Amino acid sequence: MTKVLFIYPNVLKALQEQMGIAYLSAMLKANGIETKLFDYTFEGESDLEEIMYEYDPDFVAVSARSGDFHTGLVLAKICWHAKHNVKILFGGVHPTLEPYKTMSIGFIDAVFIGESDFTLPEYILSKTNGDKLFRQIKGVVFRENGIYKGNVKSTTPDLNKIDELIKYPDHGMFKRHFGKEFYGNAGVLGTIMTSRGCPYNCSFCCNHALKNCYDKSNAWTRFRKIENVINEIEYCIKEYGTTHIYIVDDTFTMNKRHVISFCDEYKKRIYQPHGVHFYCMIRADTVDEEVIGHLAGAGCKIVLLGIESGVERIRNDIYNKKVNNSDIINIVRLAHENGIKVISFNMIGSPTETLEDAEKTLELNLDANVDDAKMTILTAFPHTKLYDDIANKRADFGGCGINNKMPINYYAGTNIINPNMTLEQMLDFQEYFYAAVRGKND
Ligand code: B12
Ligand code: SF4
Repeated sequence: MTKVLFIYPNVLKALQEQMGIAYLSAMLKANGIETKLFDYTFEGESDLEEIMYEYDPDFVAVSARSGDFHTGLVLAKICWHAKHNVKILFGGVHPTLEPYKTMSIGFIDAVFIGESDFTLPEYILSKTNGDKLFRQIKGVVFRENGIYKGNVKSTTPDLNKIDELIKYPDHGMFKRHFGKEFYGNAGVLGTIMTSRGCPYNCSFCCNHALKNCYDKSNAWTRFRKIENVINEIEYCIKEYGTTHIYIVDDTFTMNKRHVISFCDEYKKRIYQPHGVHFYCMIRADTVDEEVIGHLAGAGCKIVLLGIESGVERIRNDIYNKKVNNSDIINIVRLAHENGIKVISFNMIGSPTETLEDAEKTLELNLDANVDDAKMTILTAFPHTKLYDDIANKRADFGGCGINNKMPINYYAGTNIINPNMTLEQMLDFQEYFYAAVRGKND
């Protein structure tokens, strides 16, 4: 049987199932291909060497985001040294955005663009059969006689077709992540996706760049049938004893009908019989009293909300978020009235941002009375609008620049050079921000 070893180069060691790998593994198994995971969260380089000799895979499949990419390469090289004829495949957000740069690394055999639920099994089956069909797959770049070949544009997969083919994503692969505590809530955490894609175009987010990697033959925002999602949650409760659920959709509340039907079904089949709570990511302008009421009724305990900055000019003109301070304050109030906690996401270090502006981010978090908050240092990811605007000086960003050092930890570093604040000042502010937000809750 063909064997595929997945590499999850989780440098930040964040405990959380990696749904991309979980889906790909299930799709491969549905095609009769065996899979195994090397998880850098828990295992080291010497374990990888051992796995290479003992498991002896035919393919190594590395999943990388920008911060993980370098470590992904180091780990892939270990595999290649252990077995020279193993085929090394790269996919995930970073190779999707930089396919040719990734391909230029000599020992990589193919790079996959975007969601590869169908293309990865197709490629592996073709390679195993020794036919040439892999050359026609959309969204796969490979090398032939030193020349890059393949189609860089991919097609977004139909989520309901995936559900028809696999029983469920391979959650079992990530059992060691189930113990993650979610903002003070302990238990067995399950990770679920009900949709993919997001209709918005925030300049710092990869969403719009990822959307451009696909042809237009299928929609970008796609939804699973609610029945399939609920069946999956029921399965996780039965199989793994799941006690709380994190819905990792980019913007779970982007479609009111979808979220309300999810809540109705969840309440009936999950919350009432099992008492299992859930958490999700929202945008302030996609929820109203009705949606919040449904979320609360179905057992939603925490929502994660992007505040980004307390200054509307930064949030809306630079980040292109198009959400007002009043929307944010109003949504946090509604959530609290319905017994839902709000955790906010914030950033410091925007072009033109001063420390006085950052102070306004703190003020807004305090005024809104969020229950907890995260603050990262703004990083410009390759091919985002923010990156291109800064790099090409497309806007008057007051002397802001960019260097080529992609940080590994976005809480501690950045590739943006900001003349208004040093990194040290940003880190000091971050500390002061946490003390102020958390202090008020003590
Ligand atoms: C949920 C989520 C999280 C969760 C879970 C992370 C995890 N362990 O998976 C948490 C909250 C922990 C998290 C943390 C972070 N995240 Co996050 N996260 C997401 C989010 C919203 C969804 C991820 C997801 O499950 N997608 C759905 C699956 C199906 O897609 P996928 O993983 O991309 O996999 C598909 C394809 O990429 C491809 N594929 C993937 N791997 C491979 C491998 C091979 C060989 C092949 C062939 C194909 C392939 O096929 C898969 C199946 O379709 C994305 C946004 C997004 N749209 O992806 C951001 C996103 C991935 N996160 C992002 C960031 C920046 C982070 C953090 C660095 C934030 C921080 N400051 O800490 C950390 C890093 C953690 C880490 N180790 O990677 C960025 C990454 C940007 C970049 N260029 O790398 C994204 C894109 C959001 C954004 N800002 O644009 N995140
Ligand atoms: S709403 Fe969230 S997922 Fe959508 S583009 Fe903005 S930051 Fe990205």
